[in-house]
Amino acid sequence: MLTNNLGYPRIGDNRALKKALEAYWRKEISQKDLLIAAQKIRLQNWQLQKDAGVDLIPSNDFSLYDQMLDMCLTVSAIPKRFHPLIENKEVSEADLYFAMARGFQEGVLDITAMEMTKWLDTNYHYIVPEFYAYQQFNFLSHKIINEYKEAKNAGIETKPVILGPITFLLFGKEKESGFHRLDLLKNLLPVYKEILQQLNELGAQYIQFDEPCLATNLSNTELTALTAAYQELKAVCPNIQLILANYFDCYGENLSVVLKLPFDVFHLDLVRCPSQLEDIINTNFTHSKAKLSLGVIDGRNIWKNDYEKSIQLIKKASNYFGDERIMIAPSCSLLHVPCNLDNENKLDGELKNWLSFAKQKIAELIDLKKIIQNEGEAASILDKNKAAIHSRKSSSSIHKETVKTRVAIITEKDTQRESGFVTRQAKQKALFNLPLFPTTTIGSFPQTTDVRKLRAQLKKGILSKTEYNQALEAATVESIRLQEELDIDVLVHGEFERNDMVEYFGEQLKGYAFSELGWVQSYGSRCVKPPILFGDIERENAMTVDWTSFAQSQTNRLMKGMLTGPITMLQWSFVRDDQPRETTAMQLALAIRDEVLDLEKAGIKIIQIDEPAIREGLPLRKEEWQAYLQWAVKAFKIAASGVKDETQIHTHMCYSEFNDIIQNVADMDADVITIETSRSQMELLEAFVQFNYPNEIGPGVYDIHSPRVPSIEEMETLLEKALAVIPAENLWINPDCGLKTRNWPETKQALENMVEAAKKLRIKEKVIA
Ligand code: THG
Ligand code: ZN
Repeated sequence: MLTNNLGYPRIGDNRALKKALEAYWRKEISQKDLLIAAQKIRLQNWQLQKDAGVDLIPSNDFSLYDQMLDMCLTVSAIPKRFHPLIENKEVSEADLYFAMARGFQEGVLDITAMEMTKWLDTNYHYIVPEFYAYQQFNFLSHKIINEYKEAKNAGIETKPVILGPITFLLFGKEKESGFHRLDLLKNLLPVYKEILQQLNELGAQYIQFDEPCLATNLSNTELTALTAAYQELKAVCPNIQLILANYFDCYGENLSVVLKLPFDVFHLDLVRCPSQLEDIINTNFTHSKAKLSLGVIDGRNIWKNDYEKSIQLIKKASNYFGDERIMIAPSCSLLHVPCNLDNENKLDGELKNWLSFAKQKIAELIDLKKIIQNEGEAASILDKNKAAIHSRKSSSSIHKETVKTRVAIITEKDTQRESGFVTRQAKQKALFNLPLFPTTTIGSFPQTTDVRKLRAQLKKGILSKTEYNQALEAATVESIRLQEELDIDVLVHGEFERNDMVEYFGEQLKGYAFSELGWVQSYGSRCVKPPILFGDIERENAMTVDWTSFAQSQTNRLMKGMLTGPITMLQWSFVRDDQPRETTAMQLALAIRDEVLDLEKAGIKIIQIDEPAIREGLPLRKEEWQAYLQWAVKAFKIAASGVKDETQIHTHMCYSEFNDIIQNVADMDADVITIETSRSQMELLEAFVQFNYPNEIGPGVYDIHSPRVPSIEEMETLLEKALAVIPAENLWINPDCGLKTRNWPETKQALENMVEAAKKLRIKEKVIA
């Protein structure tokens, strides 16, 4: 029985890669220094796995930015706008690569970056490959070969990991009409063959093909392409063992096709889908020679593995297939968990004993093998694990009867506003007296280094809590004065007191804990530190009332209260695996509901409950969507529905293609929704229009992800487009997301233009009326 690892975090302990990348981009270190830092991380990762005793150690799981982007460079899928950089001898391969990820502005060249989107249902973003009709590919970047050799030179035999051709094509986008990206498969396969041949010559024994598209619904055409592709690839080098890796869900209805593919090893995510072992046992797979890689250790969450449970699955498989046909593995790449729990010194001891980060998960893999093979310390390893698992099951810091009871007695009434939208809208309009096309922002203002420094100084004890609060008050007042000067209608306080929108709330709720260094890559060099939701959620004190009331007291205009919604809290945290996600969502919803009511009591008339992550929470298979959407929408409504008709509830969503879920978005029944639409030139609005979305909408009129300041005319044009399809009395005007990643000069100029565009539109509308 071999141990198999699919991938290891590449950000490095203490975010070494992030620091090196950003120093390189700021031109503080040379490219050579960057590459040395990257190599150090790879060698450390390999050595750690080798020392632990892992049999199949991945290579090419490292990336300087993203594994999809790596593939683009490997097969030379370089969008045409970057071609001037290929011809330019001054631009190295690494700089071309970073230009594709981040855009390129130098001299006369101004090239926009490639698009980014969420990697399946994770909070990781990948670079979206761009395809053209008749596109040709060639083997350009030899990264996969070089990393295999690099490990071999260090005395470590590795299993190269490569993104499979079907996922690579399907997860990309056509940039021209008149063809389908799968048409390009025949042009793409020769590059894969060349890679296989070279790895074969170098002596590689295994290659892992990642095809997570298999966790989604595939058409017959797609499945046929899959079969054809791998028959062709297997024929090239019959001696390399090919591993098929799918994760985050079952193979599902794709299974019958999958099991006929010429792979030597099939990896199963038994954490997300334990039942597929039974499915496979029930096929004639018993008669084939292929092996199974059993993904029993959760690669998406930070809980210690329950050895007894894993052993049961492993034994079941080995009874049917025999030990030699089984590998054990984490469920997916460990990219999605932090590096090392040993680095955490401030976590509560009881909690820490329930946790496992990447390094610990590797140790668990080896433990499981020892237990199965009944080696030396097997019994004591198992006992220690049982004790930890038992302590979590029974801990009083997790289980709160009052919270459980409150969830149990939720009724339909808790999910309904007093009156329907039309009634509420009339009352709110009468009360607020806002102009036509009210202007607002999404919530956050620039988090300058000054503001971050304050937080760091508070942490280090250089600033007292009073001094810290005074400095933040000053920043808040300044932002309010600015918004008044700009003549924005509905103000925000700026969120200077917040770090991350999930972390900030988590820090104030019982049932949440925080790591110090539990960083996980979000995109490129950017990381998030997901809070750990370990227990029943209780809100003991108001979380935002002080800051919001302070802000409201500084202005006669309306001040929005800003909250993070229950689904986003759930989605961007490491959450409990000992109860359904739905239950956790309901607990979060009740906590936010209490906060909403406290804000209302404090005189706040407009409250925004952000749900940027509601779409990424969708299950990968469509047949499971409605069940999720039903409780996700319910959680939002519980949070939002306790208030009077006169209190206006806003929500905000980003990164969302709404077409699929528009009915559910309407069911959320927020009085106002602000959405990200500017990059797609209001294309996204189509869904809202076709559906005849009933409530008020603020389609973002400028892209906050770019430092570019759009002109008044540009925003007017976008607004005209919006106005063609949204009734004037329902239209709000706002940027398309929070402004925390921008700087002040850009922000001021852009908002000034935005308000001006609103005013021009009001005058035009008056003329028509
Ligand atoms: N919070 C969380 N998840 C998210 C976002 C968020 N996922 C989607 C989207 N927003 C991802 N975007 C970002 C943008 C910026 C950063 C991280 C994710 C970022 N991180 C800091 C860094 O890496 O330097 C670290 C955090 C900090 O210092 O405050 O800038 O907003 N949970
Ligand atoms: Zn947003």
